Amino acid sequence: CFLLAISLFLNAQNYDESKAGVYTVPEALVLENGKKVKGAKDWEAKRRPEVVALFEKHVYGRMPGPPTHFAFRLLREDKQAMAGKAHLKEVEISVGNGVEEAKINVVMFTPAFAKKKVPLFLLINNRSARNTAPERDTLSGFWPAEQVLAAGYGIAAFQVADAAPDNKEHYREGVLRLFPETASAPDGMKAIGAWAWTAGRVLDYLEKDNEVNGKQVIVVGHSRGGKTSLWAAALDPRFAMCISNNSGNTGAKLSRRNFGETVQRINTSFPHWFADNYQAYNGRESDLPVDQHLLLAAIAPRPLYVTNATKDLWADPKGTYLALQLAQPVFNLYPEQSRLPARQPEPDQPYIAKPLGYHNRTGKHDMTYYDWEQFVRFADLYFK
Ligand code: GTR
Repeated sequence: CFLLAISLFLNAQNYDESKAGVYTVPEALVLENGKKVKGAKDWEAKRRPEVVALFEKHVYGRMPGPPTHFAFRLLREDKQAMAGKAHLKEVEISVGNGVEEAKINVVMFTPAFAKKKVPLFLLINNRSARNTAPERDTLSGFWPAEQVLAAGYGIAAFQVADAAPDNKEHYREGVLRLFPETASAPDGMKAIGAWAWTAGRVLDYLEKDNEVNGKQVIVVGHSRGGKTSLWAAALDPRFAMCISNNSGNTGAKLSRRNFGETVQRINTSFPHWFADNYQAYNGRESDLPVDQHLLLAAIAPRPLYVTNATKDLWADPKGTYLALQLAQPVFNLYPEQSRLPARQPEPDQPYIAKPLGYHNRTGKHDMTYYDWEQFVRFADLYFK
């Protein structure tokens, strides 16, 4: 009973602004050797690779390159989907290393009347596959394909379970079978790394699809999927835009700010998400050589849209907006200048501008029609 009380105390999450703590985050524009980053070239040649390597080593785990075997086949096609408005494709991607093979299923719709290759939203789906069912018998705001198509975009999704089952007993059963060394290495990727790696493989396919503009693929994720969309975009510059919805801890929120979910809590609840090395930072966020603003910065200069929900304090809306602000100087090394408001935008007052956008939706932890409406508005700034 005493031990239980102690552990509840240690695991208690703070929701009191006055206890969010005082902290200094690693500087975006200073190299580990203390030298200043002089401009975009310096950022790209030196600091960005350093930042990505630090996230690999300490947080998400090392990322393997593309697989030695890659193939895809069309499982099903319907040119008359959605009452003739859409072209449906179900594609199976196979990735292998010569010994092991894993299969990723992709569902995608493109507008039937598109005159040229379309920009496309790719969802890393961590929720029920019903949300992305090709039959469209469960319509939900989590993946509002009809609305997204009507706006002139394609939409696709894959299930995280194909890439790595989301549980600590079985996460190795997907693409991680191709990389046996990663399973035991302290800096080996686990489920979130595997999901991000797989998003890159789906992009490999999308680049070959003759209805999709491979240079206009937007990677989208919610919550654990939103942590993954950030990591996928940071790693793979071919993603043209990133959307991270309610991503919270080890997503878009500052780890050092003591508010909502902590590193210890996430590593304890989800020991199969991050590299084993990350466990060393349980209760020691300030010792991390990175904080999450650097992950956002690694996406620059590509457009990034981040969201929160007012009732989702677990994901720390304020700490998320702060991270976005701290990433801004890196985006501003490039010609397209970001001018985020000094104060976090009020609930339901989306800030939609190039290259950084943000909103805090009234309501709970979820991804909804409202959220997607803003994603489309943000994407329209670039692709319309
Ligand atoms: C929670 C977890 C969050 C977030 C969320 C989700 O339990 O603590 O970090 O990932 O799950 O994915 O919905």
